[in-house]
Amino acid sequence: APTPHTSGPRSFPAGFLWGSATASYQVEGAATEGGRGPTIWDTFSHTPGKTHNGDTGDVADDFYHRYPEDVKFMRGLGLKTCRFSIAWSRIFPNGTGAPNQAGIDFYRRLTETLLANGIEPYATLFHWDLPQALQDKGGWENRDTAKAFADYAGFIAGRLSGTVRNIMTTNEIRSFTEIGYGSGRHAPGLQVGRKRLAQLTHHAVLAHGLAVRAIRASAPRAKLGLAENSSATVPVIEAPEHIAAARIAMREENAQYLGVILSGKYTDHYLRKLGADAPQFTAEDLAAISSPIDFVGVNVYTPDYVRAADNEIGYVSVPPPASFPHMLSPWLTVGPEALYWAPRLIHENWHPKEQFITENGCSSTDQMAPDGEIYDTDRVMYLRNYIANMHRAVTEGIPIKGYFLWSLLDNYEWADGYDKRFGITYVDFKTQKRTLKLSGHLYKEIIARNSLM
Ligand code: PNW
Repeated sequence: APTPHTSGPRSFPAGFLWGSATASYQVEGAATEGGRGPTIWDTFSHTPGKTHNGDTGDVADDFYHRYPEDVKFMRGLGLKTCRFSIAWSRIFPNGTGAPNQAGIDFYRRLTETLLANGIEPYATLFHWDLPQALQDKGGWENRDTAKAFADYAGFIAGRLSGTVRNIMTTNEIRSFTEIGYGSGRHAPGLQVGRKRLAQLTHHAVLAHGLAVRAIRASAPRAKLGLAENSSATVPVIEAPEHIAAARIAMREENAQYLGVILSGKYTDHYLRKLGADAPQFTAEDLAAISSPIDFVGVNVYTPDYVRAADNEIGYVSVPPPASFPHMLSPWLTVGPEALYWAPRLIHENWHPKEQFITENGCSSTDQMAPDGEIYDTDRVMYLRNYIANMHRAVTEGIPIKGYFLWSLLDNYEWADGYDKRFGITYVDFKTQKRTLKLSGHLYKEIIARNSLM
């Protein structure tokens, strides 16, 4: 085995947390087992025409049954930590009301198994699978959903406090609001317009804040944060005026998500831009939304290039030219420097005590070679370069404490179904057989050395 070292030029600090990430609906399957209630993703994926091939998460990776072997597999990779999500409707099948003991037991067994294998659990409490019963009452458009989320969060954090010490409230408020209610490409598949979108986004950040308060009360020792796909603003070239522009863009492009959560204010620019469509909120809402957290989780995939501009706000976005390289998912442009600039600009704007990269990864065609191996050299290229940029940020003193690779397994990629594979492990969805890809071998090497070569 390679010798871990902490002193080489490309090594990470001792104790750096290398992990993998998944989400309940994307891996668990067992959609009607163990008392799980229906969610908006069951409804959406079973509606003809909504997902690639009509694919659903009914079975997915069958992680609900296969987690014992999968956790052993993680241990074999040397993972220090594992990010997974808890399905709200396994705990409260109708979103509120009586809890379901079988659901609580499942996550207790999963987290005990992780700990027994030396892997620290990082639990996300909401990764998009809203109980359908709450959608029937308006979903995130209904302010009561924020309260229901806080009740669920406080309850499950208390019940799992023996095994779960690290909690992320929500995953990607920006995605589940914009894609669920703006473009409508994801569940619940609505297009509500700008005013309603701003209001329901306010309810979602409020849900995060109320959940933080509820968890502080029920599990006072838990470390708390959230995972957000902040716009990863990147200066078009590294010149002082463009760096300053990217710093402003980081603040303004994330004003209604990370911005209000970390500063307790909506920016003037955000409110002015929306005018009469701005959300209704109180000072008490802002205080709850900005309840202190212990870390910020950032999901980083694509760069958003920005240049300085002589306008009111000081920057403009620079969309990628048609020739810009991307991975198998067309939206997934390759900009490794996003994993340097996003954490740096978050740090410079809001100074969170700790950051985690809560997701980074990519889709690839992943053809199996005649020898049965998957030589995903494009994913290897992608990871190597993104991790090198994260290394630069760590070296310059940005407090990044860990990295969760998306994803451990090929899984249900939402509206893209099983068509886009993000795993470092290949899954044969007919047999559920797992095969570590070349990128998985790379990750294992990086973890073993705590270093790039
Ligand atoms: C994330 N974008 O979503 C999610 O948290 C995962 O569940 C998902 O499987 C993964 O990324 C890969 O798609 C994203 O448009 C959705 O930039 C949209 C974007 C990025 C990430």
